[in-house]
Formats: sequence, structure tokens, C-alpha cells
Amino acid sequence: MILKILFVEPPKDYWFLMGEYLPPPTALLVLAAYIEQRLPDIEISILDCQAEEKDFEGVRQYIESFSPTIVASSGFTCNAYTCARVAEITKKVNEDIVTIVGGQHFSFTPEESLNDFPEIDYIIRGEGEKTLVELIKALDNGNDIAKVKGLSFRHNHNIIHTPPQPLIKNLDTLPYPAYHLVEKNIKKYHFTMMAGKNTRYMILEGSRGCSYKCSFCTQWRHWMGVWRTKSSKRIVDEMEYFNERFGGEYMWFTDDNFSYNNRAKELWQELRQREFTNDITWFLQARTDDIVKHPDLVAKLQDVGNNWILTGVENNSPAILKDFKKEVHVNDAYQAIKILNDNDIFSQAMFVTGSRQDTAESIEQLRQFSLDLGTDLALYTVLTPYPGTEIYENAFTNGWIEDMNYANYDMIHAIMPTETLSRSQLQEELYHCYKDYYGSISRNITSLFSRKKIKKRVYRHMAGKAVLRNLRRMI
Ligand code: B12
Ligand code: SF4
Repeated sequence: MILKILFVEPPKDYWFLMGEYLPPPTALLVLAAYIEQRLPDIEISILDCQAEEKDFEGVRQYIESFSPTIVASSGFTCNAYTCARVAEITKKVNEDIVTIVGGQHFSFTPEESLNDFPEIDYIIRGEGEKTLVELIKALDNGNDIAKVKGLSFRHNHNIIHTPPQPLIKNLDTLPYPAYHLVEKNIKKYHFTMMAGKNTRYMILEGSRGCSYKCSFCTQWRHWMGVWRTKSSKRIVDEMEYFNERFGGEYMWFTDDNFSYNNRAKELWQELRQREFTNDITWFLQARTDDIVKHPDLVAKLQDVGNNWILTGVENNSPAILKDFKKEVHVNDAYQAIKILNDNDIFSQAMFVTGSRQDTAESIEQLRQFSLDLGTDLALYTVLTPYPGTEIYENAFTNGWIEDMNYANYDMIHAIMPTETLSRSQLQEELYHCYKDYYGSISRNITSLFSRKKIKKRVYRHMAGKAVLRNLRRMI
């Protein structure tokens, strides 16, 4: 039988805080490439609803015309319902089509999701590549599905969870993401605030996982607490490929924890040897303490294109940081932001409000702290109990979660009250964080007339009326 697999990036809402953007559907590109490599006889199509401006009716029509044997989609917690909707539409077109979902959210809610969404046939937990290939082979050959590791599915009114799939040992063995399958959309991928509307934007996976264990984070558990990197040679090959083959000019490293010590020098050497300067620019995420330990490497990578770093400052309270198990000190934040600013790297700091012990006063202190830090961009979030995190387990056990609508799990909707603040008060506090930061006339004037092009662009968005209006509406 000829197998046909359709990957669907469902229609979904934008995260208005980061402005206007259209990211490539990376997880699906990575999976599609692996299938091409391992199962070359399968016909593959990727429907990127954002890029192709398709709504759910468009998804239905595409499924009818492509007539796949399998439909697979991916989404974060806040997009989980859209994936389920794709599965539902698929089954309405033809109930024999096999529906598969994966990614962080489904990996941590297999029982709940299979119960809530009867239209989902299989959930692939954790790393997707090997399990997806093994599942397709088992479906095609009629082999025992229960032997495929990393899978959850229904069987005779029970839900079966097979043991975890071991991780791929060497990430260099992965093929390049299948950007060629979305070539018609390539010109559309962009991130206006970060790189400008006309700069071609691509997403590059340099590593997977993290060896820290923060209580609010899904990533370390999703990747089994292990940090694995591609080699520097492979990363730079991929950057060159993106640039030469597809015109990629701005690259977002997906790495949750860049980890300078383990790779930055080698990466810098590789990039310098191949004469990378600032024609290709790129973004990374690093811990504050790691930046502080390696100011020299931070500077070196700036020379070869790294122009934006996001760092998780999270909070000014040592007690809250301890609760988060973040293992950083408040002082690291000051030093890290100074290092970025001194090196002309755009500094983005993330802050978390809404811890159980947070009060109006403690959030006011966080606001003051964030103003003092001197970061180029401050993004304030609300502690969100993502399934799979320690925070979720704690909140669930204690009955703190008041909003079970996953569409709101986007880090800016208050999902739980604190001991002293209701959800709506917390939402108001979040609004005030943005109002104080981006409503400041002197800050806006300095930023809008900054010599840094990125800063001007970012402030045009952040200080515009839309961000505050949207946040105000959420109260
Ligand atoms: C790039 C990125 C973005 C980009 C664009 C993402 C996009 N395509 O829409 C932007 C900046 C827009 C963004 C926005 C947001 N993001 Co974001 N983002 C990422 C980041 C850094 C990389 C994603 C990626 O491409 N990874 C590489 C791929 C290959 O990994 P993967 O998705 O995990 O896929 C593997 C497996 O999970 C599995 N798999 C995944 N899907 C599927 C599907 C099938 C069928 C199968 C079989 C397997 C499978 O197989 C893959 C290969 O092994 C991740 C962190 C990370 N490192 O992954 C956060 C992350 C996904 N984002 C997150 C969040 C919370 C958000 C926001 C809500 C808020 C925010 N603070 O940014 C918004 C939501 C936007 C929206 N409304 O959709 C969280 C999600 C947590 C959760 N449980 O939901 C993450 C995990 C970050 C974190 N540390 O917590 N994000
Ligand atoms: S928040 Fe960052 S440092 Fe902490 S576990 Fe997640 S990826 Fe690692």
C-alpha cells in the first residue's frame, strides 16, 4: 500500500507580545525530514495553515484532496485544541485515516488527551523521530503496535502507554529539516520585531534538552533531563545550507539552554573560519549565570552574528528563585545584562509574576528591579502550570488551578491566584508591569531614537497602543 502522510500546522493565534511574525513549522519539518530519510517510499505533504492562510475549512478541503493515510500535527499547550480539531476534521473526512499528535503538551497529558479527544488515535511522547517511523512501519506491516516505544493509544477500552523511547544518541545523524517541502512558503517566514518584515527567518535546532530542573519548565523532562548538542561543524553546515539554499538571513536557535562552556568556543572558531560576520544574524537563549561565566565567549559570538539573547531572569526574590529551582543569583542578572549591553547584543529579559507568595508589594519590587536592570526588552509573564512541570503537580494537588482552558496557557493569562491576589488582580498587576515599562515617556524617547536599529523596531511595537490595549482587555 502507498502510504501518504500529511503534517498539519494548524491555524492558531499569534502571541501578540512579540508582534507580527510567521515562524516555520519546525517540529514538522524535522519529523518530515526523518521520514524522508528512513522511509523514502512515503509521500509527504506539509500544510502550514499560517503561511497558506487556511482556516479549518481549508484543512478539511486539503485532507479531501490529498487523501492521506496518516494526519499528524503538533502544538504547544495553548494550541492543543487546534491539534485536536485537526484530528476531528480528519475523522469526519474519513474515519480510517490515522491521526497522530505529539509535542510537549500531549507528551505530558496522554491519558487525559486520549480520553478527551476520541478523534486522536496515537500520541507520540517525547522525542518524535524514531517513534513515528516505528509506528508507521508497524501500521504498514500489521505488526504489534504495543512494541513501539514512546507511544500512548487506546486498545479495547484501555489506554496503553508503552515504555519511553530511548533518545537519539547523536543529533548529527538527523537530516536537515525539510524546508524544501514548504519551499513555496519560504519567502513568508519572518519575525518583524526581531529581524524586520523582509528578512527571511528560519529556526535552527542546535541542541535539545537541559540538565537543570526548574520547577516551571517542561523542557528538561520532555528531553529526559539530558542536554545533547549537534557538533559545531554540523550547526554551521546547517546555517550555510539555510542561507545558500533558502536565503535564510535570521536564525532562531531553539536551544533551551545555550550552554557556552560546552560549545561556544568551537562554534565561534567554525563560524570565523567560514567567514561569518554579520550578514547572517542569530538569536539564542542563555542562563544569566552562564553569560556571567563567559563574557569573552559572549563577545566572540557577537562578532559572528549573534545579535539578540533572551535570558530567564525570572524574579528578584531569592526565595522565589529558590522555589523555581533555577539555581541562579539575583546578582547574576545585573552582571549578565551589563555584559550583553556592553557587547552591543540586544538583551531580552523574561520575568515571572504570580508565584504563590507574590503580593502587590512583591510584584512592585519586581517592577522596580526590572527597571533598574537596564535590559533592552523586558517581557513579564504569569507563572503558568504547564502539565509536566512540578508547578503543575503542586498546583493541581492543592487545587490552585482555576482556569482549565488550555488555550489560555500562554504565559500572560493568570491561571491561578496567589495567596493574596485573585486572578483578576494578578492580571492587573501584569498590565501595570508593561504600563510602567513601556508607558515611560523618557524610556520611549531614548529607545525610539536609539542608535540600535533593533531597539527602535522593538519599541515601535512594545510602546504602541496595541500591546497595552490587549493586556488591559485581559483583566
Ligand atoms: C521557536 C519557539 C517559539 C516561536 C515560534 C514557534 C512556532 N513554530 O510557532 C515563537 C517565538 C513564536 C514562540 C511563541 C510561543 N511559545 Co515557544 N518556543 C519555541 C522554541 C524555542 C522552539 C520550538 C521548536 O521549534 N523546537 C524544535 C522542535 C524540533 O522540537 P519540538 O517542537 O519539541 O518537537 C520534537 C518533539 O517534541 C516531538 N514532536 C513535536 N510535535 C510533534 C508532532 C508529532 C505528530 C510527533 C510525532 C512528534 C512531535 O518531535 C519533535 C522532534 O523530536 C520552544 C522551546 C524548544 N526548545 O522547543 C518554545 C516553546 C515551544 N514555546 C513555549 C511557549 C509557552 C510559547 C508561548 C505560549 C509563549 C512564549 N513565552 O513564547 C508562545 C505561543 C505562540 C503561539 N500562540 O503559538 C513553550 C511551550 C510549553 C508548553 N508546554 O506549551 C516552549 C516549550 C518553551 C519553554 N521553555 O517552555 N515559540
Ligand atoms: S528554565 Fe531553562 S534552565 Fe531551567 S530547566 Fe528549563 S531550559 Fe533548563
